[in-house]
Amino acid sequence: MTKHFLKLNFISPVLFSVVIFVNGFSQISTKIKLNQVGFQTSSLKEAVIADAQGDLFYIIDAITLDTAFTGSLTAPKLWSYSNENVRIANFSPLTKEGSYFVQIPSAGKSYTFNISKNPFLEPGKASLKGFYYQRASTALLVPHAYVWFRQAGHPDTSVIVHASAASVNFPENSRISSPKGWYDAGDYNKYIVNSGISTFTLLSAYETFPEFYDTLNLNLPESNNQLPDILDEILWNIEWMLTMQDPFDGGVYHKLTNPNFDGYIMPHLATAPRYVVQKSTAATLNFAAVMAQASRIFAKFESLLPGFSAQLLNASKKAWLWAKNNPDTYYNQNLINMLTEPDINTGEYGDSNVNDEFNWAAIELYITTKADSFLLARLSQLPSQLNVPSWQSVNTLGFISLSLNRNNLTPLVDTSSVKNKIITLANLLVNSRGNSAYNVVMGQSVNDFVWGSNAVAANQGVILLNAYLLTNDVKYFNAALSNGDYLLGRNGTGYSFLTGYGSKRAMKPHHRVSQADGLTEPVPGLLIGGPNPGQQDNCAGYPSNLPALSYLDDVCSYASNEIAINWNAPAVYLFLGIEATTKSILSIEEETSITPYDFRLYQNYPNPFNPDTNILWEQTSKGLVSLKVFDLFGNEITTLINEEMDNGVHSRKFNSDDTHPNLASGIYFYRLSINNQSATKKMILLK
Ligand code: G3I
Ligand code: 9MR
Repeated sequence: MTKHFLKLNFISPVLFSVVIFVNGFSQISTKIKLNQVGFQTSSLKEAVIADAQGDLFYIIDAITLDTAFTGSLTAPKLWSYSNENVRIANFSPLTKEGSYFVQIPSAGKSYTFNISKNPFLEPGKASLKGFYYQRASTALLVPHAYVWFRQAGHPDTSVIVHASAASVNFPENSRISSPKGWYDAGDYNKYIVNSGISTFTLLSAYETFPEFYDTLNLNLPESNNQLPDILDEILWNIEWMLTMQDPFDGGVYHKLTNPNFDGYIMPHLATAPRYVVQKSTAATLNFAAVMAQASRIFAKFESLLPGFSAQLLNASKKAWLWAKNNPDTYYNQNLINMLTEPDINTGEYGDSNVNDEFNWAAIELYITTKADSFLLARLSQLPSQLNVPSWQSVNTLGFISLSLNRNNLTPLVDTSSVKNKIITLANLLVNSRGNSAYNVVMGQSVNDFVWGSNAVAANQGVILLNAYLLTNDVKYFNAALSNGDYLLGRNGTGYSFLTGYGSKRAMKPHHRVSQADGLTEPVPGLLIGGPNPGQQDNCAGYPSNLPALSYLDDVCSYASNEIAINWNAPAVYLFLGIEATTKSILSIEEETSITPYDFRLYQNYPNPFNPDTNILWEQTSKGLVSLKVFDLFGNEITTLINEEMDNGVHSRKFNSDDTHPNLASGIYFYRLSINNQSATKKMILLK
């Protein structure tokens, strides 16, 4: 019996069974919507209840079933986006760490959530790790990718120059090498415009919270080098972006793409020819902005990457010149298809207003070089009001950079006006929360519910965290938090929109890898697009046409259930920003990626589970394997394996129904022993 089991022995088995008995009475209610992952001990804690009768709500400890908190619901208020009358349960005074659920006598109980110091840390890290899972041109190996390991796809070392992109140096059908980068979304294509805002947002997360990210371990293949993991991940995409620039004229190809979207196949089987297409002003300016921004951030790591910062700045300046000479070369796919072959039918990311892209690139170049000349010509074009950014609306990105670098600018820029613009936008968002029946910022107007609406929520959070850092006023933090809660379950649908997180979570994203890999659990840490009344995919089965309910957890629904890098990036910024701005984060748990044994035992998934879960390990040699499950008291529940097994990756399913028809909710352990070495991990059954 290990120390673990002894320590937990004090809980009486009698109490434990009473608890389960009472728990069994109450049904999960879909009317209670809340962040299903967790709440910070010290922060605001709110749940939304639709159509509740009675005034009281209870917060119940999920293990002991004791009532931990009793409170009153607020008066009902209409949320027009879902046409519900909702009431808020505020349980902020409950600060004790633990697992709980909300109980409403007339409705039932909520999913179980945690109160803990850093509840957004795991979803935040997973969202950042989501970029690793999107890597093109490389195999994802078990030690980093766990069960979602896969073969390398899309080497992209011999990409065809499309007729629309032909130049003297790179004629039609010549080849360029353009490996690496992240797949854009559910599809396998790589688009510079969308890479622009995504890479910016991650770089900006680093620029905002450098100390936090300097020690954050993501268990990447590069985790053992000296560079912070977030920058290792960003580098994967920057290296690709650099290859998209024509070295002769500085222009940047709009995208690297198949002519048509692939079927639902794994990357290594998706071997259709790939093209780079026409250079565009928008792509070239996105490139110029990101390279200038990256140049100043990587300057700190000159000794690790000698000359890299200068290379980036040089690439940025060349792109800037190309864009100035080609200020209106828009990417218009229909037109291109009328003039050239083969037809290209993948994502367009078209944008015929590049004023904001010019502003953003000028600002990033100005900040990095401190040369007024980049910005002077743009001063009269700068916006008087900022908006929540998106891939085609990037003015605000430059202002976020100006704000972060405000102590390091020339007198040309009035930094108090920069701050005021961000705070003015944040005030509108705070007001939106004040008017919201859900007490969330998301839903400032119905226009928030666009294709990729979850990125609107996340980007609102980015603005609010910036305002919080500028003012220290907690109303901005609470507003940011409300959108974090929205993404993890406090929304009309009641879904957690982040794969792998929450009890009721998106399970069938429009994501080719997740669809084709044969696993039930989608690749984790991916933010799906979210409610979108446009329903452009015309899928059958949307539960409603209402804006906040226009969501379908089905692979068919690319307009509401696809994933994309420009949606994940602000989720990273928001989730990890919530933790980084909270004082309690100072003790980030380090992941142990290396064990002293000649095998590795991974965390089971899903976890919590009901009724079954997968246990995965990798052994480096053949040996006698024993895999057993124990309860909290150290009693053996079952032996799953007792046999000799070869080296390699193995997984075994534990089905709580098979072994014990009435196995109760609670904490269990699984212990793997190979040749007298053993490792034990905890798992949670939640019924
Ligand atoms: O700009 C108009 C706005 O003026 C109007 O008020 C609003 C009303 O619906 O529509 C706005 O245009 C929308 C546009 O996005 C900008 O938000 C279009 O309706 C909408 O169809 C369009 O959706 C884009 C979608 O591609 C289709 O082009 C998404 O933003 C964009 O994220 C998505 O990106 C795709 C790539 O093409 C391919 N890879 C996957 C990726 C994610 O789905
Ligand atoms: O899979 C594609 C997705 O990445 C895009 O966002 C979406 C809109 O351009 O298109 C998806 O592809 C669909 C195509 O447009 C129409 N036929 C069905 C495809 C999905 O399998």
